[in-house]
Amino acid sequence: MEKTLIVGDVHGCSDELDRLLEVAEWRRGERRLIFVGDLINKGPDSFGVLERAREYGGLTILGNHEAAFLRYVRQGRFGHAHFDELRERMGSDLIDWISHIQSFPLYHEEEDLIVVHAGLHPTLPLSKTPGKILTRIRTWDGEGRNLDDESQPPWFELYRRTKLVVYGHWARRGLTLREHTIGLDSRCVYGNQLSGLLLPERRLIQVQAAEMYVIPTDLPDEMNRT
Ligand SMILES: [Mn+2]
Repeated sequence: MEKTLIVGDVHGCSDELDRLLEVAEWRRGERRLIFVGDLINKGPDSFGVLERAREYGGLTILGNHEAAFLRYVRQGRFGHAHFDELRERMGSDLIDWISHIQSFPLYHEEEDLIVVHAGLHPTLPLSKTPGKILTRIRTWDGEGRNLDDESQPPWFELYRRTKLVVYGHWARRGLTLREHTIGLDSRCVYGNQLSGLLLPERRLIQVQAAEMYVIPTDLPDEMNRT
């Protein structure tokens, strides 16, 4: 496998992203950079994270928060404070940024690796799986009606293949290390850690958030949803 650094959900935490890349000793040209998505929203510097990911030539997988931002712009539903600020930062480059974000794939698959924002459908091939599932699934109820029902099994318990899947999205559950699936959302924006994974060595890199940018609440249904 090509030398790679995969970065978990950054959610606007640009300082932590800078430190993660330092700790990982990431250098452009030496190691590929992939983001699991959710670069934006909630945290202090969404625009800075988008700029860095683009400038560094990173591949970003589409997260539900990027999908929400595209809907927000397309539908002109302004009034979301965080998205309003991000749109203002893009200024006259808005169209260019939108087409850039629209180019984010729903998944990346190669011989021994899949990267996806949320997870996989238990039976459908990736190319046939609706974007809503790839960007939002946490649990599987047999039908895909409710993708986040704690009485149902996590999608990764139904995953039967051996190809490594790296994903994010499930902040409530936090870092989730299994043999064939690795969940990298370790709640940075809530004051926990930003995580990265070095492949093929499977070495985990974590940096502590400088602040609790969003106060975690006891409303888990609201916590990681747009
Ligand atoms: Mn997400």
